[in-house]
Amino acid sequence: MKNIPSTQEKNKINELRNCILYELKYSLGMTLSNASSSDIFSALALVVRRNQMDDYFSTQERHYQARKKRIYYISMEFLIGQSLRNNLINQGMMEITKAALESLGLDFEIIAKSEEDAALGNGGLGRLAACFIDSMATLDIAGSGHGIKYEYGLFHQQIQDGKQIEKPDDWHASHSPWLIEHQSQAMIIPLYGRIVKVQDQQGDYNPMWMDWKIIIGIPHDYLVSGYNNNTVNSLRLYSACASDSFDIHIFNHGDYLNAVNQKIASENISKVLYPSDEVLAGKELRLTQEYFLVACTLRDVMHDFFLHSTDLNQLPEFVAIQLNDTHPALAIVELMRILVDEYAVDWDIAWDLTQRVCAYTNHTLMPEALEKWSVTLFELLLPRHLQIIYEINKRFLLEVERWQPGRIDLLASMSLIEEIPEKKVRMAYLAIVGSHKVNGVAKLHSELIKSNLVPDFYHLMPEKFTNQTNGVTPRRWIQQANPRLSSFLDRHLGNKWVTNLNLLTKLKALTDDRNIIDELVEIKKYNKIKLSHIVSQQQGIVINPDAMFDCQIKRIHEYKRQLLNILYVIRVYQKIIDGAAPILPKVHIFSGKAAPGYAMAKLIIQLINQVALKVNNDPKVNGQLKVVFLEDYKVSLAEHVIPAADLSEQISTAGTEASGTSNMKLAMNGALTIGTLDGANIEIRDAVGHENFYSFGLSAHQIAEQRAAGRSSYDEYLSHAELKATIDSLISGTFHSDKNLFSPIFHMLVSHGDHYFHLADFDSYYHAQSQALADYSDTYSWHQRALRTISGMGEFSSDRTIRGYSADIWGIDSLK
Ligand code: 26V
Repeated sequence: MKNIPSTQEKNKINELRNCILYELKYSLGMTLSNASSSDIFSALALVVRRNQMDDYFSTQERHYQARKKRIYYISMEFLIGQSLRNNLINQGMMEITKAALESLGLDFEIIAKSEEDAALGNGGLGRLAACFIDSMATLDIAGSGHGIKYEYGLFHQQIQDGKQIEKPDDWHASHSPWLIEHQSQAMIIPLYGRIVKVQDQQGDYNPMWMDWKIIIGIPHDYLVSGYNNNTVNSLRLYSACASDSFDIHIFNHGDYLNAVNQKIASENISKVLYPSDEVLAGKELRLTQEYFLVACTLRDVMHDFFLHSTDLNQLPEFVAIQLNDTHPALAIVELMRILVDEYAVDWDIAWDLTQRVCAYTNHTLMPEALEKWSVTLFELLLPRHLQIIYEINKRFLLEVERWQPGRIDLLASMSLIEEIPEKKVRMAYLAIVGSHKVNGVAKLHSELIKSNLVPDFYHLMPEKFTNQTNGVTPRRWIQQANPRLSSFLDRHLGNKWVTNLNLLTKLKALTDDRNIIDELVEIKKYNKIKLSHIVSQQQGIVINPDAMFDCQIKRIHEYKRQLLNILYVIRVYQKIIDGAAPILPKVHIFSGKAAPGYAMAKLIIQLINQVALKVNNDPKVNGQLKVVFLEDYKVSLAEHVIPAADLSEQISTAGTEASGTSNMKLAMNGALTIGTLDGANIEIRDAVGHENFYSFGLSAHQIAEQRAAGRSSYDEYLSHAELKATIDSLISGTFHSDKNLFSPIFHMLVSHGDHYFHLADFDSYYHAQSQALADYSDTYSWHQRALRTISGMGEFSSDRTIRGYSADIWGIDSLK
């Protein structure tokens, strides 16, 4: 039922409506009659941005006057998604906006849908950065994000004949209404060149970096509103542009065309986001991007600092730099260069300041994702930085020698420079030695960093290593994505849960109230019907909203084991064909992208789609089992899937998923989890109660033991008749007329050792799945457990995580 607006509200609605028409006319040059939904969106966004502006200036002034320490969260990725809804909610403008649009004959949902996702990230790491800047603003921390304004974000995924096809993501970076360009704050970033060894007037060695080329960095501010608190921070995204005096030398020699080519090359720096799982060896452009981001950010850092003080010894009192993985680890080196070369700070003092300012978050243990850059490339691109790295390394190895005299092996294994087969800089080691804290993103992960990834570093400097378990923002992942659950929580808890998610524990007392459980059943049903519409529109597949929705939504990767899930589906399908019907209808929903160069992940996508084709159209299955692969996974699609999920698939091989964050989003929205004891799953299981979590599979410890013992997946395959039949179907032509198509998957599992333990965990997974499906038949008790799950999820708010970083890493514990 709609409330009748008061006169005051009517005035507000009128005012907003006029503002929208004003922006449409005077900023975009059009009238309502010839404006598209996307034009209306832009006009509305400009109004919202204008409203943020006053709060932005007053926030900056207030933080400055309070001499607050500033947090610079540097990340190559910020996976923002859409911003309209989020900004309207945070500013309390949602209802009047809907009414103002309605008064213009427009539907808010249609306007909101026309906003392109800002997909400036790959997955978990980038979305975490987006949740963190939301939480920093909500907690009124003087914190800004720093990233690159890529012209093309993560590619769009199309599925053609079951296969992934990549299309460029042209998200209209140049005219996003959220971004405010600051040409006047352009920054000069030197690259390439050579080092000249000279002596200064005192006769001291004073290397000079000469003959560099110049790139210009242009900052763009994306305003970040806190929830209902008038705080507005910023995310600064830098774009690269060629300077007019770029390589003036070539220009002067009349080689105009070459000079123009150089210009294009420098603009390439902010052209495109690299997909993760892409092999980076020799990718000069990626290293250039990383340095470009760091160099631009540090110019901002120094500029802001000098507004407070000219005494560089005070740097750690005003500045904290958080490195989101090793991608911005060059910040350590750039800060050293600025202090030593530009401000003539003594090396030891500069090093102490740098370490006290910087902190590093590790997000993966996967060896292939650990960055190493060739020394040759460094020498070409950043000769002065390479010198500084060598100096850092020299002094660090002296410390190692003092710590463990005579251990030549340690000098080699802990060196920041890998020697064989090619000289490379080990970026994780650089990040560790240059930081005062190193954190993992879930308890297990932080332990594995210490015991497996860098045990020697841990023993040398145990005080540095710490944990901050990830979290997600309840503003986007409950309030925005699931409005009905949000008003359910408002009704039963009041509206404080949005900024104090621990209040969810109060739901525990309500799990025996039939009316409340019925409400939850209705909410889930509504969300499932909505998702069913999207599935039928996008894929043309009709799914039954009463079926159990089993969802695995994340990047496609062997370690995440989408393959285990689809092998289970095949097994069930075979049982149906053999006459054993499943007890309840079930839909397996998959969504996710594979890196363009990751052949095995792409083949897994194709397998899922081929199994879907077979199973969905086989009359024997009779709709009891359906498989859906939703194309083009992105933040805005996740917002539709998550509220509709019954079962959350978190099935990575134990010890491989650093934390996971979709596990948190799904559980907060009332999905029960089927999962391994990996990453944050372990903490989620403890929080929601073990009885509400279908755990299965080998532990990280058992996996390590079995790897060491040299298990044989071939023996596992032979010794298990049912499993063998399932795997054999990959090469029997059941799912594709080309029998050989999926043989690389078959061989990976059977003859190449099954590195991720699909076969070893299959039985245990199968039983957990059967149990979950059996339990789902009791709707009432299932939803009691869903409510119990939600009630335990309070600690997984990114507000909790940011409080943890503040107290433990940034040294700012005076939060409200
Ligand atoms: C690697 C590369 C290498 C090629 C160039 C682009 C690129 C981009 C990203 C990465 C590393 C990705 C690491 C990552 O995303 N880790 C995830 O971080 C999440 C947040 O902490 C965590 O929840 C996931 O478990 C973890 O996989």
